Amino acid sequence: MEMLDELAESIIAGSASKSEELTQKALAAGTKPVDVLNKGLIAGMEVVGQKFKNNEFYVPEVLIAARAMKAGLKLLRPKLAETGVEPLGRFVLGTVKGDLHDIGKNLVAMMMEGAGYEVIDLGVDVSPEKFANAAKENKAQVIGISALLTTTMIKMKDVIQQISDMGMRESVKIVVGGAPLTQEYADEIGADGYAADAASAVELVKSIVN
Ligand code: B1M
Repeated sequence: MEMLDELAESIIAGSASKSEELTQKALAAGTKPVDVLNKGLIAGMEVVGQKFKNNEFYVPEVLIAARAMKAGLKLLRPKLAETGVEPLGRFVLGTVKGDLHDIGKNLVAMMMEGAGYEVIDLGVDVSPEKFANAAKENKAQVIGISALLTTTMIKMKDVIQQISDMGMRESVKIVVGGAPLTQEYADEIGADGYAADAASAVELVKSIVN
């Protein structure tokens, strides 16, 4: 098997040690860092995303795959910075104010990173001001808001309002997700998109920014 296919397989299998070893080997063999990223790590994570979407993989497998990916990325990051590869875009992400659930959000963050975006993860219980300021400071193209409670999803509207109040609504897209959300609700509050799961969130962001 070609080395980069093997690297992709190591992500799907969730082996951090193999991913690290193969990333190291590929770089030592003179493979371009961007190819190691796209044809190895990201290719593997794309398969993981598909399997997750099709219910062939569950949360633990995705977390283990993400850990394997991080092991490879750790070696790759400095090389990518050297060769000046720009991220696909910057994505500010957080769980809405009052809400402490972060497992789904973390999956979204990992999948977005895996797809080549720079993720600015603000954590949980994030105020509208914090979302807006982070988007401004980081010149983010997209803001992602997660909510797991029916009592907190209504706060997403405040984030969108804050973005508008700061005159940034034209320059930043807003996507929302989380178990209690629906496309209808996303439309109602004026979000640019809704994704039901982490893999769809990546597809959604790719489709609205490019
Ligand atoms: Co809470 N909780 N919880 N909880 N909890 C739920 C959500 C609940 C449905 C359980 C229930 O009653 N059946 C219920 C909500 C009811 C409602 O509002 N309709 C509930 C409640 C009531 C509460 C408390 C109020 C309980 C209490 O204290 N009385 C409390 C609230 C605390 C707070 O937030 N202020 C609370 C606390 C907690 C824990 C801290 C114990 C823990 C959270 C730990 C953590 O996250 N670090 C917890 C957990 C684990 C759950 C359940 C069991 C699991 C949630 C989860 O992680 N799912 C949950 C019941 C359930 O869903 N079975 C429940 C796995 C995760 C991968 O899925 O987060 O849906 P999910 O993410 C998915 C998609 O939704 C989507 O992609 C992800 C991956 O595919 N997605 C996005 C998520 N965000 C996205 C953003 C996007 C796009 C897609 O774009 C930006």
